[in-house]
Amino acid sequence: MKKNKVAFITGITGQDGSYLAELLLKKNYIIHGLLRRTSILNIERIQDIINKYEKIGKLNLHYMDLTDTSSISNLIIKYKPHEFYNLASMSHVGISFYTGEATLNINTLATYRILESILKNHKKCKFYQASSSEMFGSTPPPQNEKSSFNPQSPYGISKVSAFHITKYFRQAHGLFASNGILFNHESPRRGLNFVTRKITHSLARILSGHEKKIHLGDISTRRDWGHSKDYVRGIWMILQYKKPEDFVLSTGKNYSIEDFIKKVFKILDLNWKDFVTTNNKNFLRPSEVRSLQGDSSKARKLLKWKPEYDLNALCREMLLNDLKLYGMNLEEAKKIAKKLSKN
Ligand code: NDP
Ligand code: GDR
Repeated sequence: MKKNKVAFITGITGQDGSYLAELLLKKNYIIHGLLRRTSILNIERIQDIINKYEKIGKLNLHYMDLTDTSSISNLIIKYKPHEFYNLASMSHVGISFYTGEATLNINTLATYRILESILKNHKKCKFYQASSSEMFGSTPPPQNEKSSFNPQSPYGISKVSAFHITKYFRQAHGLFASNGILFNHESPRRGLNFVTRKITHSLARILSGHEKKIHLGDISTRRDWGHSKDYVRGIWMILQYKKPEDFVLSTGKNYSIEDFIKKVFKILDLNWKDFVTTNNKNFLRPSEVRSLQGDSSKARKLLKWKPEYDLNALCREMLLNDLKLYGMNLEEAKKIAKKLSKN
């Protein structure tokens, strides 16, 4: 009988980690999720798979700390994973301006720690690094694997360094270490302080009477948004490719934050200008990435990857999910929206 593959996932409690774990469990992997200690147990996104797979030993959770090399090495030595997905990071670009040192420690040095441990203890393990379109920064679109990196934030800098660390272990030491350079991807599981989820969640709060306005920063910036489910499929495909390489995953489409707002408000026939304030200084960044639009032709050709969701479907799924959190379905929300429009 064929042995189950064993995968490690850092960041399993996050958006991508939770979808990736679901995908790999369906593919019959044994998963080890590496968690940090938090004062409130933060396993909401993986509660369903814990209920289903923990008892039968297919999903195993372990505490570790990304700043503690031995906590990572001990697990690698004990469970000898076939694949290691490094998704954990301080992933908020805006907050990285205030926590630069910690961002570098978690996003950059942890990548070094993990790869060095794989090299010393289990060289056969394949490694995936969650690299980001933020690395391109001010490089004008379209951006692909050959575009130059011009990061604009401590987050972007941390990811550029981790990208090169991954490449270094591949080129100098022969590890199967690949970077996925992923453009923005969202879902109903997106954290509440990223702009897309902030918009859909705050709108649900407005309709349920908890808030009056959505306060945003610069809504003229442009992003290439996909769905996390499509992107975790691509992440898995990157590690199944015959050799370690770096791949861009993106939709190739580019919209402003204002376009996203308009799409969400249109679902409820509301005028967004009545509910959104912009250029709020709390959400402006010292330097911005103005426009991202990925060229993912390499992944489409070599991995046969392509996204299935478009932005309209993504907006709708996110909004419906947030309405449900506040006890509303679409019809009820439309009725409330109609009343709000008249006031
Ligand atoms: P999330 O913010 O949803 O998840 C981040 C994960 O990292 C969480 O599980 C979090 O744990 C964990 N984490 C953060 N700090 C630490 C730490 N010090 N020690 C251990 N774990 C930690 O991010 P996404 O799922 O959206 O993104 C996954 C990865 O992909 C990240 O590395 C991100 O930078 C990168 N990326 C994301 C893109 C996107 O658009 N989503 C695009 C390109 C790259 P906890 O739950 O405890 O906070
Ligand atoms: P980003 O995502 O920085 O692209 O990083 P985010 O949703 O935070 O910002 C997108 C753009 O919207 C502007 N913006 C606001 N952003 C937030 N968060 N809150 C606001 O109120 C607001 N108003 C306007 C931002 O300035 C920015 O221009 C995401 C993360 O998932 C990273 O981890 C990942 O690497 C990149 O995407 C690709």
